[in-house]
Amino acid sequence: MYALRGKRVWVAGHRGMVGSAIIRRLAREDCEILTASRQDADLRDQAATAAWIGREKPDAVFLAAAKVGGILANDTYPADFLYDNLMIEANIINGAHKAGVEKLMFLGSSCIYPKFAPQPITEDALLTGTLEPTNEWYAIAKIAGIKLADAYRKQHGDDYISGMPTNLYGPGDNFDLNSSHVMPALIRKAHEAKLSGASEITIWGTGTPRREFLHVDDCADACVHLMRTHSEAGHVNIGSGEDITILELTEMVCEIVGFQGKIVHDLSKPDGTPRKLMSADKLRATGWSPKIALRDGISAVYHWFLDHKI
Ligand code: GFB
Repeated sequence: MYALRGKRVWVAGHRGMVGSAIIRRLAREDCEILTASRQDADLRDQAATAAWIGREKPDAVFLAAAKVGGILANDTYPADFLYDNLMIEANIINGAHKAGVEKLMFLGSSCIYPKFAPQPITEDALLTGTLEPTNEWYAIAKIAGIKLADAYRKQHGDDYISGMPTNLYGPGDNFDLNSSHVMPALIRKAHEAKLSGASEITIWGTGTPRREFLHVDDCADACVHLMRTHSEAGHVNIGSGEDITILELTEMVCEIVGFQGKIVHDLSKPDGTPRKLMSADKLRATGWSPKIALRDGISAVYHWFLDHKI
């Protein structure tokens, strides 16, 4: 058990959807939360990051800082997705080691697995096949992060662990149609179509790919749980254990939003990996399970979207 009580806990990436959810969740722990703004330290800058960690001396770190985006952003900006993420994770993990951080959790993504991995994907499928081309740059960076945490554990005995969340959604998501993930895109498209009285919405690709979704508050709860209870090399999948097709998801979002028009397909846009349902067995064996059902989660996010007039 690693106790967070009384500890200085740095949430790297506190302005992002995952980082802000971890901060909300940590409010229930008796710990001191640290954050670094872009002015405090550009996390792609090794010297600035090391100086900030050396000065603030966190006891524990949630490494949720990353350059993230949906399928099109990943495919359009491969250099940014690979370089920024490599730099951020290398600077934080090495800086944490030098400053004597007791415990660190690195967060990756389910896209680390081979495109055609057997489903549901168990943790040992890592590096057993070719990656999905639309996001291989991001995946390579995230695989390097897992290995970096493992390398510091092996060489220095550092208690650094990794969690691989599935496709996340929640408050604070990016709703920009060019760079977002599918969930916020569908919420925006259905909402705007309803308001304008449009007869149809257009989704990307065939609608046949299957995706697994987890509300970010469930993800944050799993991260805190693992930080406290887990200490091993390798990584743990963080998911709901259930997936649906993009077309089924679109129908669910339209129903929640109240849009009754047609769904049409833009087949010039990529489908990406056909399926990436992760096995939830390892996480469930630690005693954790998700609490937010998909329909309830989408409904809550739609209300958040309306309240924030995005
Ligand atoms: O969420 P998404 O962008 O990312 O797309 P990935 C999931 C699926 O939804 C794809 C389809 O098959 C898209 O073609 N889709 C349909 C849409 N309509 C839309 C739309 O309007 N916007 C978007 N964005 N998609 C990302 C990776 O993969 O998932 C990242 O690129 C990361 O590296 C992240 O792992 C979690 O699930 O395909």
